[in-house]
Amino acid sequence: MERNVRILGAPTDYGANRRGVDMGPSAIRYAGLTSQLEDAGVRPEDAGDLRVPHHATRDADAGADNAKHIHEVEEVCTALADAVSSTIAEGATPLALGGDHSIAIGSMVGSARDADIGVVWFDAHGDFNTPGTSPSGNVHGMPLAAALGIGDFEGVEWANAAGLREENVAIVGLRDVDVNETAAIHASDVTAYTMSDIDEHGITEITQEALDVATSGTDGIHVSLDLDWLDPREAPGVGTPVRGGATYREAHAAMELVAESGAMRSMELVEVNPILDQHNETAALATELAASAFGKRIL
Ligand code: NNH
Ligand code: MN
Ligand code: MN
Ligand code: MN
Repeated sequence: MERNVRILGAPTDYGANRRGVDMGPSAIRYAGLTSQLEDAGVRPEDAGDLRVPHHATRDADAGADNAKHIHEVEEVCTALADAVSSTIAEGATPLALGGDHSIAIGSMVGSARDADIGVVWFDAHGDFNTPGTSPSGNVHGMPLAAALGIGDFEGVEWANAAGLREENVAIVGLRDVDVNETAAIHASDVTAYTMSDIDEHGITEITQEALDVATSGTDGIHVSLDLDWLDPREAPGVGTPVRGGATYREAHAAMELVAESGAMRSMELVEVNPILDQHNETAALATELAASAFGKRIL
């Protein structure tokens, strides 16, 4: 049976420092997302964009206990969580388009509402900060900690993913982690792979291990693809580029393994910033990688 993939745009940049990722959903659509998904053999349906609160002037709002714009993030994530869980309940696979990575809180909460899930997190960054540890106050650096209920996020109902345990979270591609974040990752039961691990063992082995972590004893997995996971040469259109990232081929190889696992329950593409991009190439890359994750094959 053909898989239905429901596209859910989340045009928000409240979780990030640099403006522009709110245009990500449009850029990814213009780059040809639906035709890429059709090439992958799935049936795309575009549910349009979620409503994101508009502020005529966006003040720094840094006051909210070092979690900037946390109320806007909560509003967007709560709507996204509902959309993700109802999409799954209707038998389709949600594909959320960011937007900054704070939207992942909504994706994970929705995906883990009525099931035990694992998460594979492709990112240069740990996204394991809390308001107490964050050097920036930007919520896009916090979604994993939020969903897992770590630190200040303990018991924060809208942000905690019910059916997600640290043991089933794997982060892949780390190369820029804050000091306190490193300690928090070590103190947790998540599995984290750095770019050095990929250098040493290769992308195939690392991705397979990450998939094993996420699928072990779970009903399915959420795949979170931060485009800054890739090297800035491949993906220049991101707010926080870090040299030394995954290559074009490594990224496709990883997404092909995701498809082969047959375990994907939900996915998101985040941090595409059209203002910083060159000729929409980062958005185009996001569509290609989604196609690989949904099973596109050359032969
Ligand atoms: N770790 C930094 C912070 O907390 C940067 C996070 N930026 C990201 N994460 N793009 O993926 O602010
Ligand atoms: Mn991220
Ligand atoms: Mn990142
Ligand atoms: Mn450890």
